[in-house]
Order: sequence, then structure tokens, then C-alpha cells
Amino acid sequence: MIELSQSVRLERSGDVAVLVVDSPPVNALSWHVRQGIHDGMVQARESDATAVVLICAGRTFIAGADISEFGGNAPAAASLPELQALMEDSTIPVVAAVHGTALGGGLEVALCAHFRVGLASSRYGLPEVNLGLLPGAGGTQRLPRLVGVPKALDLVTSGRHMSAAEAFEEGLIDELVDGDWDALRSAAVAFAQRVVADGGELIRVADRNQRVLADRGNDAVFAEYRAIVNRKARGFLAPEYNIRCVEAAANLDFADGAALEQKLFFELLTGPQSAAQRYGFFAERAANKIPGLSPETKPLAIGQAGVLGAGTMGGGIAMNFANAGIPVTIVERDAEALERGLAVVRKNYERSASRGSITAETVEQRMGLITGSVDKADFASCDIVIEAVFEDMELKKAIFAELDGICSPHAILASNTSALDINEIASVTSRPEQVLGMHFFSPANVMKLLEVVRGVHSSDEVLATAMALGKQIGKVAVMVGVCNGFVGNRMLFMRGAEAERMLLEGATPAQIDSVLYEFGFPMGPFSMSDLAGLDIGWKEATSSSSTIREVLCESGRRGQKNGRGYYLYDPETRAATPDPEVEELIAEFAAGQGIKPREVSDQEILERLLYPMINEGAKILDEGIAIRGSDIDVVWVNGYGWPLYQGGPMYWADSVGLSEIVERIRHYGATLGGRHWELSPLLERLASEDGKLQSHQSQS
Ligand code: HSC
Ligand code: NAD
Repeated sequence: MIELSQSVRLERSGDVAVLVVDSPPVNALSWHVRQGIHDGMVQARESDATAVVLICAGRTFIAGADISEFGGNAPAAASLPELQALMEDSTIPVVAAVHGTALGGGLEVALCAHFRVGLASSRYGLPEVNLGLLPGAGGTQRLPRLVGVPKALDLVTSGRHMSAAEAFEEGLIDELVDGDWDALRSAAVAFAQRVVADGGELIRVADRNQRVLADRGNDAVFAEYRAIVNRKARGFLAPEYNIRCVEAAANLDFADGAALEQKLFFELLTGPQSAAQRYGFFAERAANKIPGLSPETKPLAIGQAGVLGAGTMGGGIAMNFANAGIPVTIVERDAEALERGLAVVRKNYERSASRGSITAETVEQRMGLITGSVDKADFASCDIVIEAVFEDMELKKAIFAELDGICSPHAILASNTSALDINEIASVTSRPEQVLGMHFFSPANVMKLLEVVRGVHSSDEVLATAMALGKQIGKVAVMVGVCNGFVGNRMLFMRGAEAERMLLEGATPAQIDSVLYEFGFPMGPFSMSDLAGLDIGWKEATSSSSTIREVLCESGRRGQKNGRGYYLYDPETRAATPDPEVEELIAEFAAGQGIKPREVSDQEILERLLYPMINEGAKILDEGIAIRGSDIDVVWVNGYGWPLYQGGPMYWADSVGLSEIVERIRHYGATLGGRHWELSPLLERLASEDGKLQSHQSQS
């Protein structure tokens, strides 16, 4: 065995050279990995080896370029194209042996082998689009040459991972291997030996033109994908750039396509969107690290979950468990509410099946994991129960006291409250160390964010369990502290207060919404309010015309569900149009308060919506409610539709400039007043020190 670099070694299996990459955690293509593969290829060529197998140790094949090297100062080493050329032009066969995931640059390396074999559990993808990039090492040119143009478009625009079975069917891999890593290594060596024995011609993927030629000049297929990405990824640059590259693969020869790919890759790499998206990647992973929580803390096993309440949130929360294969008991207060809740769950699954994202069999299998009941005693065997009843402290306290008596002593009790004090809820139980908040976002089966709310007594084991469970059910979990609204809603309240104020001053709902839409949010505060239901938390009996929302509810408006809210909704298409009656009601309300209407500029709207959120975010950091600035960004991107290409509120504030923001907050504080314009001391300090919110770590 020869150590080629700190992370690559050259071994022999009979007459086959085996290059082993061993660079934990994910064998990314750091400088030493590139140099090692490069040197290994040179040495194999100079030796008497008849073939080369490239395989990785540890949990996965190469997961891509080393993202942390982008824009950094990594030591000089062989470039990716250099080592790819050595593989592709090799006169002895090169076989890539894949386990785990072959992603991004990792798949691009495998595409320069003459053959690929993979474990049945392996997965393949070009997820660069999620980092605001495109595959810059030939992936957009080679992949369509194996799988065809439409499939390549699907993969590069979605970034999804395809299974080994699909990869085999599509011709991306040449052999599927059952078994473990040793079986893969043996199978790859045997495959290489067979190729040598057959003595056939070695054809480079770059030279296989048949499948791309089939779509030369086929404008329709590119138009179809452009329509998809315009709908699903509005405002993002990378999807369109990926399409352009695959279009070049179809319409140009390999060298010209590859040259365009290089040019567009570097354009994206040096642009602001990819910088923000790469920041988001690391921010999400940093959120998993909880200072003071020992990495040795073992999460508890969750074999059976319980959910109380089958309303808007409870049903969606239960679906998350069923989707992850965890049996879940859902308890309602009566049979009718239970039936209604379960029917919504079934309808959601059936809608997914009708769109083809799951099979009819999966619908039944998932419904089979959900058991409905009207008796909380059925929670006795659950390892965790998540409460999702009405937002009412007295009700929640009564319920937690009852659950404490029913549930097994080891069970975790969680609340999905949007804003209430978890410590007060925990205080009625005999196990406050096993109580915490698990705040899901609506629709709970879709939205990625999970705020894990740490009570003063929540134990390390319980917190580690909630974080691990979040990952297991496909959520992005962020640990937050107790305060009114935690991180996300507390900041949202500030935005909402200012939005309502601007309506009184003369801005219209449509103008305010469109400013946020143009910024990149899927919708503004008033469209969101109409979608959620204007009457959430509103009670006719106590309504006193004291806010615009109350006035609108009193006039019979309920939002999208009855076609009238801040906007009017077309009953067929659900398209929104401004409602002149609403504008009149607002004007009357403002006049009643002695406010004279004026023109409010879009810039003022943007500042007044976002700056109070930044200010509140800084206060949240200062109080230790969020662990680090980047956690706040993870919350807003995954729970509230903050456009990922703008990084998140803390990242965006840093890019605007904290001094500029402080100056504007002072201005609005002096002219408008209100608690949310009281400048955060932390923000003021960071601005004066040229510090950054995104990298600020809370001290408490
Ligand atoms: C790319 O490949 C561009 C290419 O086209 C090349 C272009 C070059 C052109 C040059 C021309 C001259 N880098 O997610 P986890 C770390 S772009 C660095 O918790 P899991 C991660 O930060 C890349 N680090 O694990 C974490 O570190 P920590 C395309 C990476 O098991 C640890 O690994 N590839 C890294 O849940 C564990 O990560 C991708 O986008 C990377 N590429 O999931 C794949 N990948 O422990 C990105 C991971 O210190 N990665 N880390 O926090 C993933 O999707 C997931 O990490 C996996 C594992 C599915 C691999
Ligand atoms: P919802 O009104 O849609 O559902 C509440 C359900 O709880 C109802 O089906 C009701 O019958 C049931 N319920 C009430 N008392 C019960 C009892 N004693 N036993 C069993 N079931 C009982 O409310 P929701 O929107 O699902 O909200 C539930 C919780 O989630 C609230 O605390 C809310 O603040 C929080 N939350 C809501 C959202 C949202 O967008 N809707 C988002 C995050 C968190």
C-alpha cells in the first residue's frame, strides 16, 4: 500500500490497482484528495496494473467539491479537470465503485471512469443547484450523454438524488451490487478484470453522443423545464444556468459545451446568490451543534409517537412520523373531529399519489401507521407525545397535567405552541426535564422548519432526542429559548405591526405585499393572512373594531376560505384582486384615528418591514434565545419563505451594512416610535465594531 496524500492510498488486488479515498466525513474533493487521486492515477499508469478501481472508505463515495474551499485559500494542488483527464484518457480501464452518495463533483469524477458499479443502496445526483451553482466539472455535458437530455434536466434543476435502481435503469451505472463495502470492492475488481479479459474498446462518456443528438434542436424540452423552474424557483439564477448548459450539451459539441459550462460555473460561483446559498448550507449544519450539549449525549429511541389534536397542525405532524415509518397515535376530543382530521390526512396523501410522488400502496401503508383514538389513555405506550390543541395556556396546562399521569415515566411531552411559555406548561408536570416545545410550521407535513424550544429544565437527553428526531423526520431543527413567539414568530410580530401601521398611513395591502414578493418572499403579510384565515384567533363576541383585521372580520371577511379578505378571490382560479371596499374600510379607519393618507415609497416599505425584524433578531441573540446569528437565518429561510438567495435576515443585514441599518432604525424610532424601533444594544455595538450578525454567537 502506498500513501499518496493524507487522504488517498494506492492498494493492489491482484493485477488491479485500487485507489482508496479516505477523507472523512464525506470524502469531499479537498486539495489533498484531488492531489492523491491525481498521483494515484499517474502511479497506476506507470505500474504493471491492468486496471484501476476508484473507491472511497467511510460512509460515502465522494460527496462533491469541498464547498469550504470555494472562495478560500486552499493550498495549490491538482485541479479537478486535470485528474478527470487522467482518468478519462487512461489506456487501462478505470472503474468507479460507489457506496453512499456520489454527488456533484463526486459524480463528475465517476463520470470520467469508463465504468461505474454501485451498491444497491447508493444514490446519485448533481445537487449544485441547491448551492446556487451548476456542475462545473463536466457534469452537465457528460450526464445527458448517459441518461438523456430530459432526465439530465430533471436532475440538475431539482438537485434530487436518484436511487441505484433508477441509475442502473437509466444507464448511469453498469452494475448493481448487493451487500456491503467489501462486496462492492470485490465486485468492482472482478468487473475490471472482466473488462480487461474482454479487451473491448474503452469509450469515454464524453464521446457517447447518441443520446444528446436525439434532442438536438428540441426546444420544447427546454421550454418545459424553464416553465417548471420559473414556477418552483422564482428569482434563483442557478436553475436557468443549469438548463443552458444541458441545452449546450444537446446543441454543441462536447468541447464547446464544456467551455460554456466553465464560464457559467464561475459566473455563479463569484455571484451573490451562490455565496448566500453556500452560507445557508453551512448554517443549517451549524444549527445541529448545541454548545454545552455533549456530542456523547445519546438520543432516546422513539418507537411510537403520539399527537394530541387532529386539527391544522396535529394532522400534518402525525404525517411526518408516518412518512418516516414511525407508528403514531393521534387523539382528538370526539369522534367527529377525529374523523375530520384523519380524512384531511388521507386527502393529502391521495393528492400526492395523484401527482405521482407516492404510490397508492404507500398511501395505505402510511395511513396504516396512524391510529386514531378519542382516549388519551392510548398514549400510555408512546415514547413522545406532541400536543397540538388550541393556543390556550389554561387548556394546555390541564392537558399536560393529565398526560403526565397517563404517559410512561420515560416519555417526552412536547407542545407545538406558537408562542406560549414552555416553562409554565412544564411546571404542572412531575417531569419538567422531559418537557419541551416542538414548534412545527404550517403546513406541518411540508414546511422544513422545526423550532426545538428548550425549557429551563429540559434535559440534554431530551433536547438531543428532539434534534435527532427532527432530522429523522426530514426537518431542519433549530434550538431556541423560551420567549413570546420564540425566534420566528417574535420577529414576525414586529413585521406585522409595522405592516398594519403603513396601511393606516396610505400604503395598500397590494403595495406592501408586492414589495416583499419582489424581494423574493413567496407572498407578503396580507396574502399570507388571507391564506391562513383572517379569523385565526378572532372572536366575534369580543371583537371591538380596534384593528383593521377586526374591522375586516366584522364585515364577514375570512380570507381565501370565503373568497374575501384583504383581497377578493376568484372562486375558480383563486386569483387575488385588490378590493376597493377594503381600501375604503382602511381609509375610514385611518380617518377615525386622525391619520392623513400619504404616498409611502417602496423603499420605506421594505425598510419598515425588514429592519424591525433585524433589530428584534439582534435582541433575540443578545438574550440567548437563539444560539447564533446563522440559526435565525435558518429559521427564516425554512419556516417563513425568506429567499435563500438572500441568505436570511442576519446575513442580509450584514450585506446591507449594519451602520446603515442602525441609522435608519434611529430615524424611524425618532419619527414613529414604538418598542420595536428601540435600538438593540448588540446591533449598535456590532455596527460600531464592524462586526457581523450572521457569525455572532450568543454568550448566555
Ligand atoms: C460541487 O461539487 C461542484 C462541482 O461541480 C465541482 C466544480 C469544480 C469546478 C472547478 C473547475 C476548474 N464540502 O450533511 P451532513 C460536511 S459543489 C465540504 O451533516 P449527512 C458538512 O458540512 C458540491 N463539506 O451529513 C458536515 O460537516 P460538520 C456538491 C461537506 O450524512 C459533514 O460533512 N455536493 C460537504 O446528513 C456532514 O454533513 C453537494 O452539494 C462538501 N461537499 O449528509 C453535497 N458535504 O460535521 C453536499 C458535506 O463539520 N452534501 N460536508 O458539520 C450533502 O448533501 C450531505 O452532506 C451528504 C451527507 C448527503 C453528503
Ligand atoms: P386547530 O384549531 O386547527 O386544531 C386544534 C385541534 O385540537 C382541534 O381539532 C380540536 O378539536 C383539538 N382539541 C382541542 N382540545 C382538545 C382536547 N382537549 N383533546 C383533544 N383534542 C383537542 O389548531 P391548529 O392551528 O392546529 O393549532 C394547534 C396548535 O398549534 C396551537 O397551539 C397553535 O398555536 C399551534 N400552531 C399553529 C400553527 C398554524 O399555522 N395553524 C403553526 C404553528 C403552531
